[in-house]
Amino acid sequence: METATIKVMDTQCPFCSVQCKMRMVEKEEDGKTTYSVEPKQNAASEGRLCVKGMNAYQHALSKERVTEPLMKKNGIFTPVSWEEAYEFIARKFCDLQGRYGKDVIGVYGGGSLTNETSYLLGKFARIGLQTKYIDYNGRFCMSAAATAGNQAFGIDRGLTNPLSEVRNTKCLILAGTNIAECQPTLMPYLVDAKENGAYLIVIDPRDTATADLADLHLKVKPGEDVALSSAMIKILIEEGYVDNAFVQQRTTGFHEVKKYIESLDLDVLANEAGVSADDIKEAARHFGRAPSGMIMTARGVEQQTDGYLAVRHFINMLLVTGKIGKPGSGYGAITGQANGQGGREHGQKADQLPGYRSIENETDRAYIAGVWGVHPSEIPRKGVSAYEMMEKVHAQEIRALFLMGSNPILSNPNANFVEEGIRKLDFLVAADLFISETAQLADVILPAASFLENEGTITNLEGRVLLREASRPATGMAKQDWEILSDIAKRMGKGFYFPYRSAEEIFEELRVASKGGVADYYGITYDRLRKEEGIYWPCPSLEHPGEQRLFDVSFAHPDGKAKFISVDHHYPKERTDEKYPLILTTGRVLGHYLTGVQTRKSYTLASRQIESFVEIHPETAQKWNIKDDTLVKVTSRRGQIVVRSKLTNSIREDTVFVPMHWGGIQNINKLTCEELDPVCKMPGFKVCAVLVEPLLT
Ligand SMILES: Nc1nc2c(c(=O)[nH]1)N[C@H]1C(S)=C(S)[C@@H](COP(=O)(O)OP(=O)(O)OC[C@H]3O[C@@H](n4cnc5c(=O)[nH]c(N)nc54)[C@H](O)[C@@H]3O)O[C@H]1N2
Ligand SMILES: Nc1nc2c(c(=O)[nH]1)N[C@H]1C(S)=C(S)[C@@H](COP(=O)(O)OP(=O)(O)OC[C@H]3O[C@@H](n4cnc5c(=O)[nH]c(N)nc54)[C@H](O)[C@@H]3O)O[C@H]1N2
Ligand code: SF4
Ligand SMILES: [Mo]
Repeated sequence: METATIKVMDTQCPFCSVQCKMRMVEKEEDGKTTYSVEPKQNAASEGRLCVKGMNAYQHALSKERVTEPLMKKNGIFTPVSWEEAYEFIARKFCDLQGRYGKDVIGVYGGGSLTNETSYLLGKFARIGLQTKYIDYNGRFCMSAAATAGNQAFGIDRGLTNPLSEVRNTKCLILAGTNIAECQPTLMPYLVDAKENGAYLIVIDPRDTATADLADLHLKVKPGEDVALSSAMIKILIEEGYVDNAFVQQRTTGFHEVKKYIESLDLDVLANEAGVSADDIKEAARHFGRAPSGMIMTARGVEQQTDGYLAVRHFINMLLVTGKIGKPGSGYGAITGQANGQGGREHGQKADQLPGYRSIENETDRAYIAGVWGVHPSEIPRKGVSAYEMMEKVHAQEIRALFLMGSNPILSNPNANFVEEGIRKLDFLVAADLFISETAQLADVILPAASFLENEGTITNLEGRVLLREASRPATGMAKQDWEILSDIAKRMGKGFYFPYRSAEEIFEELRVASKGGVADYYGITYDRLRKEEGIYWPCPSLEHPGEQRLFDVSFAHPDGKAKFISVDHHYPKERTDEKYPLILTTGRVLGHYLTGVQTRKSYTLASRQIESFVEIHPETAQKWNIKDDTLVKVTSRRGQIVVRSKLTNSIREDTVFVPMHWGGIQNINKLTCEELDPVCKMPGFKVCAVLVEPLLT
């Protein structure tokens, strides 16, 4: 009889922003390999793990992983050596840039990438390829909240307080965030807060598992958070809940907000929001009266063509009542992807340099040029946002695209247009774990290492930087993302700037690049992270413990004050009409992740939910002749999908909901609208007008 061999791997979940830690055990016995996963203690999830984390290993070990570089030859993906793939890429890039100029290449990253890779991707675009076109999928995720945080507070860190303070807040508003399905391991914080006497208000068009916990559920009409928050602020001002001392000493701009809000009519606002004026009053009074309070927003509020303003308005509510910068009082943009926080700080954004520096600021350019060893004039100027890059792809202004960690054909709005553009590209390279729907159209696919195989730091939703070490050697010939970038840069003649031998060497450079910036990581090292489990940024020196709660004394603007903004709620959005009478909103389910490329490869997760669906109210279903559990066509002004009907009283009668995790005929973004928020360039994923009909009549 053979003896069993056991391998223990300590790792971190690749999916959402909580970044739960786990231990995976690989056991080989009698020629059979089995895996078991158990949660590991960590400060954010306190040792909890959800069903996605438990089964994350399944996609990483899937037989469908890309294990060698693939080049399309006569239309068929053919395995090639790294050398052949790199040479081909370098030749194509040089050729296209020679013919059309440096900016002919677009680089497109993602929030799943580590801090080291996000940092390097920015450097790769600006120095390796010398193109100004780089952006990433976080544009669709964090841009509204990030812009609002930067402009209101002078800094964008998802949570202004550590998670532990949620337990002690006395009023919590959750607006457009479905924590129960999207950050499930955080639910005990909410339950404990309630047990400690907190009043919980949920703002969501659906009765979600999160809303089930609420003391008051405001079932807002999709896209009307600005009307709703305006109404709440109106009550707070009129009924004397303004913290005058706070407003006077620590903020600017209140007067304009007050004047504008006073000119609005409560009943009109309530009608627009689709919520009763009494419920709005109840919510405002609870928030106003509570000795402490927090507001958290997520994509329900933010993925709107006025998402930036909606977030500003919720922040206005905190500033009016002085509920920020104190224990149990603060703001939280619930970050989405594993590294949705760090991924938005170190230079993969169109207008950004590492450390949250600005690519248009001369001092910032000079500083980073010094770190990189180039002249400031060699750093390109700002590019355009993710969807705008897709418009340039469609217009063939961008002719080559380098994709790392995203599946844009499923995740961009107006997906038919995006796919059409991508098919027109002269050259598409995708670094991925799988042949995603977008990688399927690539000329070259480069096999990337999975979360079990690559090393690097990730910043969770609290702004806590964590180190995830590699647990296994890379699958097949797969490489770490940073190795791929460095190797291509070498082939482009830029090897001098990409000499790295490990992720830690890149982090050492990132520390210096971020020093003195808004997102200052200088005081964080791998050694410290190994000893201290995780460190909050800003952390400006090796002795600094990292800042847990922000804004105790001052905000991050030069005058130390937070800024109010007057928010006009009459903002154009796609409207319903006779032809497209229902509002479609989109989002997530517990067992799948984003475009589903990873979770659909996990047998346990895939079998929980094998196909997409549309939630529709029974009254609405009857009106449109829809039976439960039948295939229906959902059509918008841009496209059509086919999904299964799910009749439920949990949704508003004027609204339907479809999740985003499937492709092909179930790709929800075939329906969504291309219009962007003019300030942050967030698409309006949460509102478009649709018709729902039976597939067979
Ligand atoms: N299971 C799972 N977890 C995930 C992910 C996943 O794909 N699957 N993705 C991760 C990522 S990247 C992200 S960004 C987060 C997203 O996390 P969330 O933002 O919480 O998730 P969503 O389901 O997109 O939207 C949240 C809620 O907004 C509501 N909503 C829709 N329209 C509106 C509106 O107009 N106003 C308001 N107030 N609410 C509205 C929806 O009904 C939904 O319940 O989750 C992360 N965690
Ligand atoms: N309608 C609608 N659309 C949406 C949203 C919505 O709510 N509604 N939400 C938006 C949001 S919040 C987000 S975040 C986007 C996300 O949308 P995408 O950017 O498309 O995200 P993923 O589905 O995670 O795609 C990631 C790809 O990278 C690969 N990958 C994973 N890890 C790694 C890695 O470490 N290295 C490399 N090289 N590859 C890796 C995966 O296999 C997968 O193919 O979708 C947006 N689109
Ligand atoms: S998906 Fe999020 S909550 Fe679930 S285990 Fe992973 S990190 Fe934790
Ligand atoms: Mo996201």
